[in-house]
Amino acid sequence: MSYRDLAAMQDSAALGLRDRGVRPGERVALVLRDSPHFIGAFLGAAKIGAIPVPLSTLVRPDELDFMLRDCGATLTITDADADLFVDRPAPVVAAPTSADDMCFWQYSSGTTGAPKAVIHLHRRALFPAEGHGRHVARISADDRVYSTAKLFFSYGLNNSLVIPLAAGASVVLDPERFSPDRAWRLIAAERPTVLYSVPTAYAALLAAAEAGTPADIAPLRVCISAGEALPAPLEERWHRRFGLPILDGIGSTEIGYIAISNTTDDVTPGSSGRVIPGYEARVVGPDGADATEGTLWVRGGSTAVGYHDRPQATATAFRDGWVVTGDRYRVENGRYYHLGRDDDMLRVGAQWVSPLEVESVLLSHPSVAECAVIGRADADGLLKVCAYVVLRDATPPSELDDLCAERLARHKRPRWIESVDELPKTATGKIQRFRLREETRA
Ligand code: 3UK
Repeated sequence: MSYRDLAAMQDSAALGLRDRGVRPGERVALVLRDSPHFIGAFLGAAKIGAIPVPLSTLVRPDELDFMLRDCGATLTITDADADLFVDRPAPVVAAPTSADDMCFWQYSSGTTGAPKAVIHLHRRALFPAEGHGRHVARISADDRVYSTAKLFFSYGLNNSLVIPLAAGASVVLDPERFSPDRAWRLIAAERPTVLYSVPTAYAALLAAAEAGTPADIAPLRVCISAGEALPAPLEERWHRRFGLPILDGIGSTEIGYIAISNTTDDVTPGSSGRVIPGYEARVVGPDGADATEGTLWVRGGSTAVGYHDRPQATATAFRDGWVVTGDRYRVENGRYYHLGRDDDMLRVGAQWVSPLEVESVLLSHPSVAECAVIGRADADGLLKVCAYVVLRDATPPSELDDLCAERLARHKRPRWIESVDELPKTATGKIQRFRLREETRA
């Protein structure tokens, strides 16, 4: 598909949305798999001054329903709406938006509680191309990028839309769910020069290659990782096998993209790297002063301005232009090392898992008297969900597995369910997750 074809598709979507009564400032929800239609719909909505809100195609209907109501979408575009994109000959004049108008929203399920819509302004929407795109991935018009993270995530949106389109590069889009064999076939057939992925997917790609799946990375010149910490041994195994490092970097939906990263000339496995030009970072100790170890705050070119309709959560996470990430970091010689989270939230497969959600599913089983959920590293050093349960009777673990499979998204299901006689608690009866974490490490 050429850029001219895409511009025509954008204009068709813009006119189609206008015909359906969408006005500037109104939200247009996108529930679309990765395809040119996603990009056409996103850019078409923005062109008429409406606000595209990409939503996950993988969540439960009740979660989708919540987000649709919360954002007050005038219209939702799904994969069944091909008629929105029929050719409409009239060229469209872009709405007279200003730099401080809202450009798009993106849902984050960040800390506990309901998903929150993160608000991004026009002025900052293209910055990922100036920051990471220019200084880390160094994207040019000659590149062909492929992201295993889908467009509806903020990582995927920038990987497959903002950054490559700003550079005039090409994009490989796959509507299907990631699998390592499929991804290797796609890399062989489409020959991308840039791979954007997440540690869990890099581990799966490496395992498939080690098990004999044909794996030719010859066309690739750079591999980028974000979404969860990339364990040093995994990076080193990949680097040894393929002769190419993986450049880990930390970003968030609130930051807008990756703000701290390794670069081709400066890779330290086990570190998130250095601050990318256009961003500032602070590590803040418990007393609020800058420290070598503490909570990571980030400010810079792509940061969001707050959450829709959530003044309290906005005041906590957005302070004087800084995003308070909730990630614990150590900084040494300008390099940032991820130590974990300030809260109990887990990153599993580069997605959030709330231990409380998993615990409440397990507690709904009549045999489960008590339970506690923590993250435990697998053989690749990647966090997976681990549940400790105190049972009232001899319940087969498969019954609990089945319950979780029924009620939880794939990445939230416990990898391990361990039956214990009691859980470590404080004098006041609060479960001490940190003691469980210490035990699993020992
Ligand atoms: C964690 C990392 C260690 C961290 C994202 C790149 O993941 C993205 O956004 P989310 O809002 O999650 C943000 C949280 O994920 N995290 C992300 N990257 C790393 N932890 N090392 C990393 N390299 O807890 C952070 O607060 O889903 C990633 C670009 C855009 C994004 N939105």
